[in-house]
Amino acid sequence: MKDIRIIEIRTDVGGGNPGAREGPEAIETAARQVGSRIFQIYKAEVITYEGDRSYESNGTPHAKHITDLYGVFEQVFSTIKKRIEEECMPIVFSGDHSSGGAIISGIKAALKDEEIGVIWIDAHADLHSPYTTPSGNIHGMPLAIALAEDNLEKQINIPKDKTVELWDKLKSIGNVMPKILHKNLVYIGVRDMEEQESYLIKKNNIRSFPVEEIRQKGIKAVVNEVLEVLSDCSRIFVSFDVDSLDPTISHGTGTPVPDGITIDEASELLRRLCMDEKLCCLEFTEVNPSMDKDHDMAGIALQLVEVCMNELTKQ
Ligand SMILES: [Mn+2]
Repeated sequence: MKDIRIIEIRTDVGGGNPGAREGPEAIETAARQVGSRIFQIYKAEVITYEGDRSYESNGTPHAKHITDLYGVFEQVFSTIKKRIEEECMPIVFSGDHSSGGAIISGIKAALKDEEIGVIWIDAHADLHSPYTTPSGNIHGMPLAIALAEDNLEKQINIPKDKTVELWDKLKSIGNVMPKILHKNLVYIGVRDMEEQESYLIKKNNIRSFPVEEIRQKGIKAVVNEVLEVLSDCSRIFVSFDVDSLDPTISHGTGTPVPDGITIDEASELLRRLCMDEKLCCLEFTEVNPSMDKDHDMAGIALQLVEVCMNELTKQ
């Protein structure tokens, strides 16, 4: 049986809206409310960031709060690296999705000689760099960090020296660069991206399964195809952004996009991915209780977590 470890990253320093830092705790609260024992069985390891976040760009508009974020990033990186080296299976609850870059970096640092596959279930491609971002929010950049992708062909910004210095440090953390290859990244549910991102997806033939294709083929067939794409990889990281869900379900997230997947589709998708032996780490991210008018986002995330836990603890 897998040695599961829950890790909570209680920060939203990379996000556009404050509040996602409360997401991991809200999932824990939801668990208590419905009598789920997950957080009793697996005591969470908590990563916090106590800095003073101003929600202004703090002088680095093309990578907002990058100085603060770097501190969190290093912590997440070393925690994940350690747990993967111990052959544990981290289940990560993070605030904003910039964490995904740190998680991939930690996995790669622990498994330097292996090809790591990434399954990114999200409404967004998260492929921007400080050179291409329209918003400056680093939660839109984790995969560019992992791929070491500046995308200078589509440059629209001239980031400050400080930004460039820290961006280069993010990409090279653990002294491996890139952490993953373009061919080992698969998107599921992505439906909102900027031209700079679709350029990279096309140029590098990154496989993306839009919602219509999932409906057409069915979850089982899609999962088989995804795993086929990642057949060169010895380990797989699955990152689930709750904004992959339809906004009629996912009120409580910072950047909802219409026409997402249903809870049933997400459950079946995650369950099947959890059946794969290569799965080495799983992330749930971008639950934002302060935007959650119905207070059910954390509960829905928990429901999906339970599906995964059931599958992972079967044998
Ligand atoms: Mn995302």
